[in-house]
Amino acid sequence: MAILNILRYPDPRLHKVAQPVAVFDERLAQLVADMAETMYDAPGIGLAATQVDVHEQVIVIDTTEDKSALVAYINPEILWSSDDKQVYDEGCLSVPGVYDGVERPSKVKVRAYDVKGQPFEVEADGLLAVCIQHEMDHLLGKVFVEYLSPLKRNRIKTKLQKEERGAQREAQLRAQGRRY
Ligand code: GNR
Ligand code: NI
Repeated sequence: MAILNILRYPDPRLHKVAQPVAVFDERLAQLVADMAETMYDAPGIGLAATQVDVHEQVIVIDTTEDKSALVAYINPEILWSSDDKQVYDEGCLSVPGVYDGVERPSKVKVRAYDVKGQPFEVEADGLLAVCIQHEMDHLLGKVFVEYLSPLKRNRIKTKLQKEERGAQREAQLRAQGRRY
């Protein structure tokens, strides 16, 4: 098991398009296990492989309070989405500290494969529907801030770039501290 590094917006690798999984093997099982550990550690309710710089169609989700219902969605496809929409205040582990309203279909029907390659279908509403769509966007290289106005998106970008520079500087000072 391992906790993986989560890419942060505006990292260009968050915009890569994920490829379908072709082989359901031990490597895939290990990726799912590591993604689950990373998601629970963060903590978050979902994680897409794109966020850990693996560009394959793999998602993990657990929307339960007690972290008791992990589901892996491999090669997910939306079979149907409702005409009615809901606005939900979304957040993202790749955009820390930012929450804003995003409108999406309120219900979706999804087909995916489990880690062993067995197909399954889920009809989701509420938070699960939001999360599935948010994660599937990641696999297409899309981050939720792209639904916000350009003004908001640029403010978020500047704020996160500033935080990243601060973190880099601190890391450098720590490394210097060890040397002297
Ligand atoms: O942990 C997460 N919470 C969340 C809250 C509202 C809407 C979407 C999400 S997904 C997010 C984890 C994440 O970034 N997944 O890609
Ligand atoms: Ni996200």
